[in-house]
Amino acid sequence: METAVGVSFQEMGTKSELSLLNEAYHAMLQAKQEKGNSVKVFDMNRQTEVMRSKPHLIHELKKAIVNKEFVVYFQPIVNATTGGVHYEALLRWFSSKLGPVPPDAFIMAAEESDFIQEIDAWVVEKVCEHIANSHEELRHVSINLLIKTFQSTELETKLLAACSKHGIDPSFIELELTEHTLLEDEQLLIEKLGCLRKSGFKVAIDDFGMRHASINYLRVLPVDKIKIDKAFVQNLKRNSKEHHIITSILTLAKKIGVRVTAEGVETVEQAKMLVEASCDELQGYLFGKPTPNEIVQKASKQAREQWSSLL
Ligand code: G
Ligand code: MN
Repeated sequence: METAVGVSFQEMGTKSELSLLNEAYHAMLQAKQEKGNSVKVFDMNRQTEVMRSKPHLIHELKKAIVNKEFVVYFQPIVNATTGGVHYEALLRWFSSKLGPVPPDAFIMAAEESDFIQEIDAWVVEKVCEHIANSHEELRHVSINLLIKTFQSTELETKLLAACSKHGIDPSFIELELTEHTLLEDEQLLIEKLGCLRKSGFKVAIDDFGMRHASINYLRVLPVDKIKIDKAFVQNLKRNSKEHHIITSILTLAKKIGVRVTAEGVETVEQAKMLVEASCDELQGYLFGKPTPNEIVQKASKQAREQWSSLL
């Protein structure tokens, strides 16, 4: 038998219990990658070293699935009206060579190397497995997929195969359309989204308002939801520009019949303003950080309690 111990600590009550558990879990995964018994202390700085060499990153990335270095984390999203909780699946990479690698760094690298399709397929399979094997709390889950993946010919087949393998209704899964590049073939994407929705999947536009995720997307793409980018929410103050922009987006979305999630909610004040403006769903560190699936039950309870305290 081998023992892997992860340690996290805080100074003067600066972190929540859940963040500490989360960091200890990261450290434990790193400890597991060592031979024999091992104890590791969570080290945030190990995350930055990797940014320096992209070819090296891609080389390591290609071994990550086989070496079981990927983990899907789940972040709670709270229904502002009912307090019901569902989750966004967020991929995390704990590389044995590089330590925890920030998602932005490896997703971009994977996208450039076309390896992203393989990663996306792995995430879809894992999420379905988690939904099938977890408790009730992990029922409805959003998955981030790049436009590139949406435009691939096999996405719908792969999604339906994963759902049927694990006995999951497609309506449990929401697909978040994420993009780092300009939309090239609009017509193809419209068709694909239409097919996916016909099969029962829900579709959301991620990071709405930033870069290319514009009002034109809302005009042309058949979607169920938009997720207002955290840049707007994080600067939300009463009567600020962000306040006017968000309330206008909410009015517009209501008229078009599209639901709205606000991302990056970090303070009670922001949450209250969003509820006042009739935002449908709230997501952000105030309600919970992304956590391993083992802690989801606890995370749901914490998110619901936070929501109740807003009323
Ligand atoms: O692009 P997308 O919206 O899927 O990005 C989600 C990312 O945002 C995740 O990596 C998650 O860790 C991060 N995130 C989620 N909630 C918050 C928050 O309240 N504040 C900040 N700064 N980041 C957040
Ligand atoms: Mn997302």
